[in-house]
Amino acid sequence: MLSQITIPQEIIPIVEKIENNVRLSQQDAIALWNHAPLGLLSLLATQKKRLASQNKVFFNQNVHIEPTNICLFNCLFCSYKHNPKNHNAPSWNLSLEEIENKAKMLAQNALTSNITEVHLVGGVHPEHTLEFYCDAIKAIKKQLPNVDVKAYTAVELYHVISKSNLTIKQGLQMLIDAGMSAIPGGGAEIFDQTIRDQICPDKPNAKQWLEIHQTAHQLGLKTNATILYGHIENIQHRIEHLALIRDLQDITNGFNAFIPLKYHNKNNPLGETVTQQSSVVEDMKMMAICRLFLDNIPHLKAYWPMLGKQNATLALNFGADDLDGTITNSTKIYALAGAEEQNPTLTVQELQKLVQSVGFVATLRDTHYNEI
Ligand code: V47
Ligand code: SF4
Repeated sequence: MLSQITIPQEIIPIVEKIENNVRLSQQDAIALWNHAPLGLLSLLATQKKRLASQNKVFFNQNVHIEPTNICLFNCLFCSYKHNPKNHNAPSWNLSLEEIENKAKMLAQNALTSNITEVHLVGGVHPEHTLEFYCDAIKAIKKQLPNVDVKAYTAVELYHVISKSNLTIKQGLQMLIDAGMSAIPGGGAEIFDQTIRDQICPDKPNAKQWLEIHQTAHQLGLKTNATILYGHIENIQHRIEHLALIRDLQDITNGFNAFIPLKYHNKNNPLGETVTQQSSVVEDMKMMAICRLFLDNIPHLKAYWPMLGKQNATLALNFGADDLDGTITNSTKIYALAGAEEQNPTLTVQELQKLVQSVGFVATLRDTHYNEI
């Protein structure tokens, strides 16, 4: 197949590295970004995807629970946080009883009774404590004892544990004892501090985000990682971000999946300056570069509520091997920022069809990538 593609001179040695399973440098990744034709990226990334997960594409049965949209941070890309000036968008802050009732309804509803994962994340409410975070997990586990609770971004965790008198390790252990069994990848954004200062100035920084994940890995938890791309960062910032994730993975091997998140510019202050979102071509290039550069992370997720069903399916030909899950209209974060999927819901059969439409084998998994 490769012989049918004209490979630009400047990337021939890099393509040879990929063919020989030699690790790419940051410069290699930037050169690929600048010079590799899209068709070549698709071929190379698919080749690597097959080494990691053969013909399989994973998905799960999951819902999100978002306890509150009140948040003490001020991320300029966020359309989810309650804005007191916007009276059309009310705030919410669920009590423990309300969280438990939500879990009870999920257990009783035929559409959600088979879920294996609850993804629990929200705003960083100024009054929430570590005890509340633990009790929220316990409330869910009481009604859904067999689900994995993938809970809280490193940003929520860093903030709430820092407020307690405990170390990061002790705080995470308390949450594990309460039933947390994985940590999602949110809050990473872009690690470069000059960009971070402009898009999320008051949020925990790269070192703090990485410390949460490293400590979680040391305690035996698997976690995910993300990047928020397509705003004011450049390709070098993106690759430096990926390099920090790859370096940590070399030490801990605790990341299960990486998720590139495409910035959406509706209803958030950053959208006033970033008037153009990344193109589909850029989204596919990004997916492929992530697969090629992150040679030590097994799974690459095309998060369909963010990319849209069609483009997430397209991304399966650019190295992605996971679509995330059924969702059942349980998250608003991306819809509020203008994503095409305004009420994200897919059945198991619909997810299977999407995967089969591009020739892969749809594989139902749990949070830990055990096949079901
Ligand atoms: O950290 C917020 C992003 C993230 C916007 O681990 C936005 O399985 C685009 O991390 N445009 C939270 N993105 C979500 C997240 C996630 C999602 C799905 C699966 C997993 C997983 C993790 O959402 C935030 C931020 O990077 N985000 N606003 C926006 N306007
Ligand atoms: Fe708060 Fe998260 Fe929104 Fe930032 S992205 S303002 S931390 S809810």
